[in-house]
Amino acid sequence: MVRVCVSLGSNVGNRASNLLHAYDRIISLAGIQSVKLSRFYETIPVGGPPQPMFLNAALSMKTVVSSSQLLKQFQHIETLMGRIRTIKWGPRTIDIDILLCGDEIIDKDYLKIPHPLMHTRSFVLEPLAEIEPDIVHPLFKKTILQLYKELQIS
Ligand code: PH2
Ligand code: MG
Ligand code: MG
Repeated sequence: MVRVCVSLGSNVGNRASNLLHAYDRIISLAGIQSVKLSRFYETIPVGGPPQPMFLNAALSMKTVVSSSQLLKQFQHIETLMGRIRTIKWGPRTIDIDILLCGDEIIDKDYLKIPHPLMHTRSFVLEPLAEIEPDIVHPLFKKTILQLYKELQIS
């Protein structure tokens, strides 16, 4: 059983209900326990074309489900929720990104864990620091709270 951390984002449609809907679907998956959800943060879009403000949240859960299985299930939820993949970093009804999976380090074309940009994004670190400040990033060997504080002063 490992603790998996996930980032949720939405900037199309009813953003709060999109985040809640994704949360409901994720916690309904088999083999998911002890879930924590952050509050919702309104954030300025980073990268991509000019686009509406995001609502972001972080989620953590304990699970025995493998990271590649989780990836498939999360992509299925994104598709069910009407996510259309067009431009990179463009507007989306829902984005579900795996950030951390225990101490696992994965570097495949279709899945990179830890999420390679997580330490650079306050829209990821701020919600995650709210629910999991003490989890240690397996590459940087720093806690989420440390990474968030370092990003704030950089
Ligand atoms: N997601 C991106 C690109 N830019 N900006 C914000 N504020 N929030 C996001 O979730 C986000 C982004 C690519 O996934
Ligand atoms: Mg993303
Ligand atoms: Mg994504």
